[in-house]
Amino acid sequence: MLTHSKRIFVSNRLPFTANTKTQTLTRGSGGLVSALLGVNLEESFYWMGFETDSASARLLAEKSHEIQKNLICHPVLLSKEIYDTYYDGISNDLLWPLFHYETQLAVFNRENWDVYRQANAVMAEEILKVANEGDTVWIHDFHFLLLPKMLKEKNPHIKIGFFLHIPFPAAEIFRQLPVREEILRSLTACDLVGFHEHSYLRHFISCMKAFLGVDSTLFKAEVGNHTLNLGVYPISIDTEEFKRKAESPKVEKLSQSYRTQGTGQFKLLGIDRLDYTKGLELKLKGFQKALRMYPELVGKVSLLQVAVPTRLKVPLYGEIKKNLDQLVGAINGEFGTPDYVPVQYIFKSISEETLLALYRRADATLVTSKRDGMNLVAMEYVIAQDIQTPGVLILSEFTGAASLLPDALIINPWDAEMVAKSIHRSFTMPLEEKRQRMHNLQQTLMRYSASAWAEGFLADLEQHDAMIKKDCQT
Ligand code: GDG
Repeated sequence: MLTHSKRIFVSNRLPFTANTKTQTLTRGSGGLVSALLGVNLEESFYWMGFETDSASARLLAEKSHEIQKNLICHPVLLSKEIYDTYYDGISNDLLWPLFHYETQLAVFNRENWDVYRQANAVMAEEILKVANEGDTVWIHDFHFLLLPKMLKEKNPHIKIGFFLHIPFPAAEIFRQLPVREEILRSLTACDLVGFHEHSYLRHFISCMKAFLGVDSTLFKAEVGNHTLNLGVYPISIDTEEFKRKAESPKVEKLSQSYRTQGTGQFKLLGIDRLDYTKGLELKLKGFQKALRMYPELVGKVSLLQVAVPTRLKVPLYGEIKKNLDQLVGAINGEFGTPDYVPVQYIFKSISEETLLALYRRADATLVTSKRDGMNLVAMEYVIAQDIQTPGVLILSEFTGAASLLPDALIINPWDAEMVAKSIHRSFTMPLEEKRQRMHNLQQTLMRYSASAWAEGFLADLEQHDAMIKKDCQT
């Protein structure tokens, strides 16, 4: 990369939220922030994202470099009304469910789509004020599906990369979208489009063929006189830093105190946003099945589930929570005793230190997503483990992480018996096997951090004539 050219990351929100009363910034939670702030880019980079409050925008622009020296936050103001329609009406009510195969939850409304297009156009205009010929714009996620074409039409000499953090669905699902051609035409204007997993890339290729008639190899498509490169770039976490924090004396002390608290000597853990894609009810049903199938687990195994609230005002999410509350009550009612509570359930977000201590103390972590682009929780759990006393990762085959981490116990979360058997297996697994599996998992992830992920994508984007197709031969 030429040193004078700029790198600009674009995502829905900036990685910090502003508190104008205290004049402070807090780091946001969520997968994208964890991954991109873990990137060790030496040069300064811009990050552009929407903000609906002008005082917060000012604070973000002024203070973000105090938290991360090489980061220039560039908030883009959008009216609350437009933001809500673009974010809730389209991103969350149409694209999120459809791309996660929840077709019956996807609501399409053409007026809302026009607003989504308008929000993408506002972002395009702001980017074009900053980006010049030769600069790199790296767009993140489904909030900006229409942005690539808008940028390319105005300035064909900006390098445009797009990374999708969620699954790209099969063509038979994608075809449900009335605006499928518009989305594909925009994405094909990129220089590079990346996915977490091979199947997502294959689905994208099938869609280009089915809906645009574009032929491609696995890694390249010629669209008119433009070359679109394609690739698989599984995201990671900041492994070194995460390991360092997990091994700190403070976290160790906290995890020791958790170990002796609560009920059930074998501790299962779940950390998820309370979203229908994460399969929380499947996890609880699997745990219930385990207690029914294996009475020897009763009194000995407990599950601590942290469900982080999201989209509280949306009725559907209220229903998910209600179901979950009922299931927790049913399991605790069926198997609980005065000194044994099978499910401990926390409906709030927890501090990073608590999260690390919980990872470290858990004998097994259960990820039961119905669909999940990657799932960083699985990776964080692996890296947080002490190899002398490791836990077991139980991981849904419907996560992108499953193809990277075959030494986990891979489950179909819809199969409650299979979930139950894997819980039992983690409980009875000999220490040597646990160590071997965890060693293999840690080796895979320690070779591949978030910075390697980002640098790999950026290198391919910036020198896309000499694309290196690593890890993509299968
Ligand atoms: C999207 C895709 C893809 C969660 N609760 C707390 C907390 N977290 C942190 C975790 C982890 C992150 O949030 C969640 O990451 P996931 O990957 O599991 O899920 P999404 O937010 O849905 O992310 C996903 C990701 O993008 C990256 O591409 O993997 O598939 O859906 O880092 O640790 N952190 C703290 N307290 C909590 O209560 N401190």
